Amino acid sequence: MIIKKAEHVISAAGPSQYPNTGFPEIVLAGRSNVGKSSLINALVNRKGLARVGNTPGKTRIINFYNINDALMIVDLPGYGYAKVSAVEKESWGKLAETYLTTRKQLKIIILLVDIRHEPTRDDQVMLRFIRESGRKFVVVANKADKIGRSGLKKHIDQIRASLNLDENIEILPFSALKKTGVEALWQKIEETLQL
Ligand SMILES: Nc1nc2c(ncn2[C@@H]2O[C@H](COP(=O)(O)OP(=O)(O)O)[C@@H](O)[C@H]2O)c(=O)[nH]1
Ligand SMILES: [Mg+2]
Repeated sequence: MIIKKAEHVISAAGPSQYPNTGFPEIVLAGRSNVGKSSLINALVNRKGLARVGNTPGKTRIINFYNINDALMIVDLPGYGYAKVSAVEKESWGKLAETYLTTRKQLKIIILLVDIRHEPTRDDQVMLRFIRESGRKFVVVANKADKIGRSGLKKHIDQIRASLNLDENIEILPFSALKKTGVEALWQKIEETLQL
């Protein structure tokens, strides 16, 4: 994918603010700090497009990025941040859930997990929710630079087992830091969007 344009459109606090361009959308879901914003920057090869490492627990905002006037990358608020209140968790749930279940132009969900660790209970719940939505999805295991190449398979197998994913569902190793996996992920996105 050649990126000619990558632009932040809006930080939406609710459905009334979602842009109605009609472009197909890909959304990123995952725990706070797993690297969602970094992955966006790696995908579009722009260093500071999505803000990295900002205070986790910004539970009420969905960021939309216009890519080439052809598609939108959508950054959901991260889940699993321990320090947020029950009320905030509830608010995350509603916002994310509404987007994931009702957004017509949503074409693919990218579930981002940390390759080093066994997926958390939150990740498992998220994946179940994604499966029940019937949407297309891809699981991406980020921070692959943190483990050696020889450890890749072991970690991927662990994630697969913990998330209960069949062999035929691919888990893509990725490093937003080293930009490994960018091509493979774009390929998957383009295939799904039929670009
Ligand atoms: N080593 C390493 N660190 C990463 C990678 N991706 C993100 N990070 C770091 O993880 C932290 C959280 O990243 P961020 O993109 O803000 O995560 P988000 O909360 O999911 O959006 C930051 O300190 C990033 O620099 C990666 O692939 N490898
Ligand atoms: Mg982020």
